[in-house]
Amino acid sequence: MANERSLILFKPDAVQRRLCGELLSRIEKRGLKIVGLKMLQVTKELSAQHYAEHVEKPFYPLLEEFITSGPVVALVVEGPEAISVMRTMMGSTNGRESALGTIRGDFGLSRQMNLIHGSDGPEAAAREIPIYFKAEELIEYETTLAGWVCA
Ligand code: YYY
Ligand code: MG
Repeated sequence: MANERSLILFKPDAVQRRLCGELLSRIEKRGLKIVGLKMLQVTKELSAQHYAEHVEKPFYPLLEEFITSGPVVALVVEGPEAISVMRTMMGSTNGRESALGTIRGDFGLSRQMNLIHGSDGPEAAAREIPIYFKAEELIEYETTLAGWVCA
């Protein structure tokens, strides 16, 4: 069971819809540990860096417009298999196809405005985390809860 870190964004729609507390609460209650947290405005340059794999795709101009349209909340979460645990909690890309109980399935119907980003694998996490966080912004600490929720 790999202890992993994942880069999570609460996208501009989550901030505008005042859903950040709800999303953070779900992550905390699941047992994942927050090791980095900040609010920032994504620039066009940052968007292109983050979504490098999508820059040439037809939907990218609208994705860029959306992700730069207002502030986001960026987090690094840590825990056993945190990357796939978060992907499952998020639901599939298109809110209309996401299962009930998932973040995208419970709060939206859009494929573009789907509230949350999560790294899709270990290589993506290793690439994305330093885009948003300096090493010194990630906090190492122990929680006594870990033994109760992660065993
Ligand atoms: O990882 P995930 O966010 O679930 O989807 P990706 O395929 O990586 O696409 C990134 C982002 O782009 C997605 O969250 C919404 C948007 N998007 C879109 O607007 N239209 C598409 N056809 C595919 C993706
Ligand atoms: Mg993706």
